[in-house]
Amino acid sequence: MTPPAPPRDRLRVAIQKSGRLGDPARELLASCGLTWRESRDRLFCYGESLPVDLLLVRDDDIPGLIADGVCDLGIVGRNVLVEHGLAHAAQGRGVELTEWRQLGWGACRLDVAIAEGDEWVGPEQLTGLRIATSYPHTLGRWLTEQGVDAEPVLLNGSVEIAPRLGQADVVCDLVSSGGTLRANQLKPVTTILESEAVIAGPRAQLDDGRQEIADLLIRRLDGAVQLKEARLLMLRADRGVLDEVLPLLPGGHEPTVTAVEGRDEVAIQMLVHGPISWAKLEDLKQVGAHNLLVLPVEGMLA
Ligand code: PRT
Ligand code: ZN
Repeated sequence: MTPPAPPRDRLRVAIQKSGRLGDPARELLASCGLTWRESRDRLFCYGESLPVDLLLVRDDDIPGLIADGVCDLGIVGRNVLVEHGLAHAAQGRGVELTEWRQLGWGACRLDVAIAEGDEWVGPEQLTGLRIATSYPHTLGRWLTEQGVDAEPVLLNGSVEIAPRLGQADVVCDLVSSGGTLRANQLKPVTTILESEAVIAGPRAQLDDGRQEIADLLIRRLDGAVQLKEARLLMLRADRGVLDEVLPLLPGGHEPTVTAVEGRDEVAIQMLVHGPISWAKLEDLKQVGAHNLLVLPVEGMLA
């Protein structure tokens, strides 16, 4: 029997070494104030500002590393996490990982695609066909839900050329712009999973000092994700036009309205999520607001 692992007081986060999610994951963690010292082989980064270390790996390995307790959290596409969970469940091992947070980038869809010239009538037309995919479990679950009996064909790359090579009849692959499918005379006909980058972690709480570090990291991550789109809107207005200005303010947090010393004027300031258009500023000016300022937000702690 293996002895229980000794308690750990540093958090280990798995991210993609290279590829689409690697750099944005690092940037996100850096925007939470994390700094690292990188090992010579570039596989491990020792956290200097916080006890949070990074393991740089292939994205497909991330769920397994968390499930095995080698890493505590990971930044990975939902597509990879779902496929891993279903593969585990198929072995009777239960789904033990979950999405701690959705990050809003790395978006793509897992689509079924058929030949450009073919008509799509519905999932039942896939009956008896061979479907090339790198996501056999996710596809298998969808086929079962649709009551369709088809044959997933596992390919680990170049899925889109499988029909031309005679390896499969249709494909089920990740799509973002759709350019790769078009270049291979295929068209997406139905989406079986919407994906984005997520923070993956265990369902259960970590049972030592790591949970506290994880909580701190997640709080900072939440702030950083909100921050990306946050703007501070500042303006001034005569008291007399306040009733016209307030309804025109963009949605977001409650505005702070402060009296301006020695004037019959107020200063208004509010946090807004998302861009503020020129048209919005012009509308506000039209009803009497002035000195309008839109500022980026560098830090936030609710
Ligand atoms: O080496 P490693 O195994 O770590 O990397 P990888 O090659 O397996 O993964 P990588 O870096 O290509 O993708 C990592 C993650 O990015 C995926 O798991 C998804 O969550 C996400 N993502 C977002 C995508 C795409 N968009 C995407 N378009 N992953 C892959 N693609 C591929 C797709 O497979 C197809 O070949 O891009 C092509 C389609 O793109 P469009 O724009 O032509 O539609
Ligand atoms: Zn991969």
